[in-house]
Amino acid sequence: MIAVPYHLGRRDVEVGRGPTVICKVGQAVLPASRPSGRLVFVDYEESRQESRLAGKTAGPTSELDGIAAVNTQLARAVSAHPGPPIILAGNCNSCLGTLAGLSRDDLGIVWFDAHGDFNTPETSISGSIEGMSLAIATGSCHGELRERIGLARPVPEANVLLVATRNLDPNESVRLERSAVSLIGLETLPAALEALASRARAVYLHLDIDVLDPRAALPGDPHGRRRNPDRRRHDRELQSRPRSRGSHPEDR
Ligand SMILES: [Mn+2]
Repeated sequence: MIAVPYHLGRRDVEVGRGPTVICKVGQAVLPASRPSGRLVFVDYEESRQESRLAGKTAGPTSELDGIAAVNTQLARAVSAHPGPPIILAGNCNSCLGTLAGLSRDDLGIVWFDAHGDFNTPETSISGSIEGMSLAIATGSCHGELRERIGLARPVPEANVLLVATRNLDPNESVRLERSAVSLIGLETLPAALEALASRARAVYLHLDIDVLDPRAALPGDPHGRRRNPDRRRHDRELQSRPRSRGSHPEDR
């Protein structure tokens, strides 16, 4: 397993905190005697150190440089990994380093995500680059970044299944309709996988956990809150309590 605890080139911030937390919990839960396999942490400081030793500038200066450095190191870890690696990542743009490290021309992509990640700088409302991850991997934008990471050839759109996506920007949706990417639901997944098998010999499986039903999502998830009996009781109590606007953290 390879952990990539980065969000847009910054370690252990925002969604980039996930891999470190999950690994810590995993270590606490798994019996110490049980071999847990090889866990490699992509560590951006290492690549900065390498740059310094090579006499280059001391590290990335922009978000794009950070993403390139993290993913270049991830690509190295993937290509050195014995057998198919599992990547535990904090950001969807880890697909770039993973695909580069796999270095195969016969790949398909099965991408489970609440979002399409198929925006380009022209269609994106937020402008966030993680929402462009699949578009970069399939060659629609940021080609220079893709090449810096070592993904010389984009994955053909026709080899991509985008599954259970429910949140698309309007122009991203138009772009998807015009593309060769298959936007599908779970009910058509088996048939789509069979069709994909005729075009691809291996699959990169991408699972953004925000694809899970928001009613079952963890507290703090921007798309939903945990709904359990305790939570509902807590909500009812809050509603029945007299309070002033903004007095409770949940009013924010
Ligand atoms: Mn997502």
